[in-house]
Amino acid sequence: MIAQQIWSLIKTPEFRLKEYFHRRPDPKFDWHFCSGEDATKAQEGYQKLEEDGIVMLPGYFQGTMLQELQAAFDKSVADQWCKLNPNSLQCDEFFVKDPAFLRAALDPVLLDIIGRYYKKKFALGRSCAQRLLPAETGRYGSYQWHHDTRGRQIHLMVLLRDLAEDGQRMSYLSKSHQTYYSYLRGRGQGSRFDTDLREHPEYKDRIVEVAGPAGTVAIFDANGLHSGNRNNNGGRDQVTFCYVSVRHWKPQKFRRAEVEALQEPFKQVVTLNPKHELVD
Ligand SMILES: O=C(O)CCC(=O)C(=O)O
Repeated sequence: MIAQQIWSLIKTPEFRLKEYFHRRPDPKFDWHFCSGEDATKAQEGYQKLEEDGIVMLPGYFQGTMLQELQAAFDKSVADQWCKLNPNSLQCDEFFVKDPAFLRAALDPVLLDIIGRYYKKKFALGRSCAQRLLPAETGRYGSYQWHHDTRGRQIHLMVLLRDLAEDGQRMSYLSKSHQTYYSYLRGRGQGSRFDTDLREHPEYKDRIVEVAGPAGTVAIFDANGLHSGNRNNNGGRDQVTFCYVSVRHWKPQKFRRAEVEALQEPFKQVVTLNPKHELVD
């Protein structure tokens, strides 16, 4: 433990310096994804995200778009049982399976909110479609309070079925997104914050539950504290897109024709990821 603390003392300044540069806006950044009323909506969403680290957009996707996303989701997770997470199905490579996913991930208002937050270029760095089936209540992995140890990073979660506030929702501690953690607190056991939440019952009033009708969108900074919840109160169908501004890229596959048909700056939200791959 002492060795870990010494290592943390050495690494923390480096970690904070990297995060300082990561958070610095790019003065040349001028991406706009929408205008008029949509831009006003994006500005309101951005203000909430900036203040709280999370903005909830209840029932954002509706009608045909929602139905297409639900059908694409059902197709993508079918038989994809997850070995690491009991009673769940997961698919991490779904953009090639159905065009509805890329349309949702490049929604102009949602991208405009993210652009206003990052104030620098960003792209899809990782994504995941997940179905949680009812399960035993338990605290493990991402189902404990944690931050994602990647500094500032925006996640956009779309709920594809109705999800109750006492269901298998994700919980987010609002206003926890600006904290810089020490290197040690970002590693292993130290990155789990269940004890902190127990020791501060007053935090309860700051918890936002990511729940609502099908089509609800939550945009949150994964540097803030958040926790999934496993329980027997129904399931959760969700797709999460992670937008990265400088690092933590993961390989992502897309259909070439869909990406080549995109206008700038939408196209760059795909191609800026140095690990993106276009397939025919
Ligand atoms: O799915 C959940 O409840 C947790 C999600 C999470 O930890 C994340 O998106 O970083």
